[in-house]
Amino acid sequence: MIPGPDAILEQKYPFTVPALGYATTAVEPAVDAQTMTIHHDRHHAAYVTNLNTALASQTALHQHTLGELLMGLRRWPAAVQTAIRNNGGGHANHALFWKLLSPGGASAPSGKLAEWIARDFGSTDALKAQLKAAGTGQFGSGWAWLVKTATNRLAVRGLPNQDSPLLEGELPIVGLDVWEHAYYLKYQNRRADYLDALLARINWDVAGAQVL
Ligand code: MN3
Repeated sequence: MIPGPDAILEQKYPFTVPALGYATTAVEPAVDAQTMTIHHDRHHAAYVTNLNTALASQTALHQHTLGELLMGLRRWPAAVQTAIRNNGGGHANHALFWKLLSPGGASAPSGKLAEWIARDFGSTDALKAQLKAAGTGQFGSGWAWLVKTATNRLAVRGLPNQDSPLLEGELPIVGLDVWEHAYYLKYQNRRADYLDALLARINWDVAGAQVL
């Protein structure tokens, strides 16, 4: 059972890493088990640890959800904005990423998401091409995103580091991690091949639940 799409955004301090929910071998060969283990158990866990450390003394922020912390970033004390942006973003982004790679589920968009993709991109293949271009074109570390904009359109974004689309009031629907830690053990410099493999593994039920 996959928890609701926004469940992670409802978390409050102290934050916890969600279980992967499937075997580390389950996404092979697209993502190898060693990468999956290191990525989830160390990289994602580090974002959560660092977020908790940064917010430990910020008791006024403990009442706010992860989603609120990201969407309202400029409202918080300057001393913790960078930590929330980087580590809060890292937590939210990876939690969605693991769900998008969940084995099973629809292999193509359906329902409202399919309608919106047809409206805004023409076809799922055209969307995938734009996501791949955003991922390969992202200089250094970052993510390629399919987002729902404030005006209920779909758009592809390339964002640096762990910047969440939520920082700009856009809802993440699909996120593709193009940090080297996500693919280097298996793909080395072949980021485009990694993106092809990811795009073929997207659980479109998870993505579709984001636009309901
Ligand atoms: Mn990552």
